[in-house]
Amino acid sequence: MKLAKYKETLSGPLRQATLCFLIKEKEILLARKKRGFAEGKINGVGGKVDDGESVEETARRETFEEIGVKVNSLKKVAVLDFYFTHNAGWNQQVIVFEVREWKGEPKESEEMEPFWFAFEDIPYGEMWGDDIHWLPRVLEGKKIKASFLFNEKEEILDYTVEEISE
Ligand code: 8OG
Repeated sequence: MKLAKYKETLSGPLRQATLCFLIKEKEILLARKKRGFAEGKINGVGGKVDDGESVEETARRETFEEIGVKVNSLKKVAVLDFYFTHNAGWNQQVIVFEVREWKGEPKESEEMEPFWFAFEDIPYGEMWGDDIHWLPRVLEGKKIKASFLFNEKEEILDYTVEEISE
């Protein structure tokens, strides 16, 4: 199945979620998800946008809930559309932010166990399969717009990745 064909089967906007990466010099903060959707995977921090919330508010709330850090400034670095052939209920748009200024030390919560990684040691094999296609470019300072279509084994069936100037 191709993305264009799959999108023809959908109606209405995608539900939104956020993802934040704390960055200090050439290190990135990633966390192991301890429960729920994508349990065991390593990722940035974030979650679904609640009714009435802006994506920036969600990013701040989720970062505080998951690793106890207060975000000072957010920079939007990517917009990712995810589609799942076997479960349209998982479809969502993820707004990705880079965070370079924050208050507090990242700490473990019930949901997340955070670790710092050098950019060259990012464990892509333990992350979502799409991340290798866009995160390296984000870490080079590019802004990215991408779409991914997954099958029931979480394999990528089709994808597009482009740099944007916005
Ligand atoms: O609240 P919930 O558990 O649905 O949040 C899921 C988090 O995972 C949210 O921060 C968005 C993020 N996320 C996806 N898909 C992908 C993906 O393919 N790659 C990465 N890096 N993050 C993802 O929902």
